[in-house]
Amino acid sequence: MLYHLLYPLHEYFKALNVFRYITFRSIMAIMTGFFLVIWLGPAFIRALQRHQIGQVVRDDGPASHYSKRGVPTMGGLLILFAVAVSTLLWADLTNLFPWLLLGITLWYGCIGAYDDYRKIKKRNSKGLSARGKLLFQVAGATAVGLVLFFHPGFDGQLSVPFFKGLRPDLGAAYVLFAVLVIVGASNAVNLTDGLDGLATGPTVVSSSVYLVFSYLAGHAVLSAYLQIPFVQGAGELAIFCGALAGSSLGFLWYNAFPAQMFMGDVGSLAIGGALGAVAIIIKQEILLAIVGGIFVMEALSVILQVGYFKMTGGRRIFLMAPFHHHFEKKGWVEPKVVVRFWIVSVILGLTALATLKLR
Ligand code: 57M
Repeated sequence: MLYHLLYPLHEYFKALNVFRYITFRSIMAIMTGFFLVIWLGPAFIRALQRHQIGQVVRDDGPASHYSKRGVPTMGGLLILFAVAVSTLLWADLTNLFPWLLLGITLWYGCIGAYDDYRKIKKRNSKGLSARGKLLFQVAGATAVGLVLFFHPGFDGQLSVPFFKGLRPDLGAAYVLFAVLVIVGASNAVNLTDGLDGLATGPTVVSSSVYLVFSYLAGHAVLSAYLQIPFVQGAGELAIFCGALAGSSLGFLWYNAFPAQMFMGDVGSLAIGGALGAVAIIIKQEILLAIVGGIFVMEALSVILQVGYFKMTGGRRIFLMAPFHHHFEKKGWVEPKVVVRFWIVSVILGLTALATLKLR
């Protein structure tokens, strides 16, 4: 909005020319998201407490989690509010992509919010059924896939990190692939969000890396130089990614151990869906497995554990899945598990950036 209001005035005030630049607006989006969450955080936590929006903790988990009963949850609402305000303030709103991203993020947020609310307010309710949740997730992701499919310049080819010449063409099946990536990412972030700051840290890293990739994908000269797919208009997604990175960083302030609030499904499902959708739109889909390697590892640990558990009639690969519980059970204290996962996430983010030059 500020872009539309202020940039045209650059003819009278030269300094306003700066609003043209995606780099400047991305930095402003980071700052806006960050300070909004920092500023509103305390009042938001008090409001959650007043409305008794507190975490329900399962009895079968690590004992260290019992003390987390009643910690305010659904903090994801604050993240989503800050992401939306920041994106609307700084992005070019004539561009389809920020709207598409906000649309899928808020849709997934609604699914998560409904689930959270039922779990908290309806005693003994497990929230939305897994099937119901999946159905709504698939519907949202299919809508994104179809919008892209009918968008001029649709490209059904995949980009394979480290092999820039290899671009398998999925054609119309790309829509199915998009659904798989978006729904998979959403659920992977949701599974990761089980320790203070565990999902928030890698979210900051992943959205920052995708900020860089979005900027490059939308830049005709740089994308050609780096041999990555050029996606007309994708630069504006750098602003969305900046808003997500800044808002998540602000949220981490309150979500760091010992957490003053959790994001809830409203946050985790939405963030995962957003990262999946950015990866799809800027055609760096497979790269998400590297950028969001922590999320992938956590989801894989659950798939392997549950599969093995069923096949063997009750035997386990890990002490407990998702993977972070395994380390807790081994006796690592929570902040140690979290900070070590962050370290891995930063290294994975740098590896993803290195793919720009390695081919
Ligand atoms: C939700 N939710 C957290 C919070 C957060 C298939 C199965 C493996 C699924 C999995 C599952 O349900 N995962 C998704 C994970 C929960 O946090 C809430 O949920 C939101 C995210 N969706 O924002 O609102 C708990 O996580 C802790 N937490 C923090 N700090 C945070 O910043 O400490 C969350 C955020 C919170 C809090 O304790 O209550 C969760 O873990 O429930 N299921 C599991 O993860 C279960 N695993 C399991 O049963 N494994 C089995 C295999 C055979 C299936 C095994 O390995 O033996 C464990 N979950 C829990 N306890 N809580 C089991 C034990």
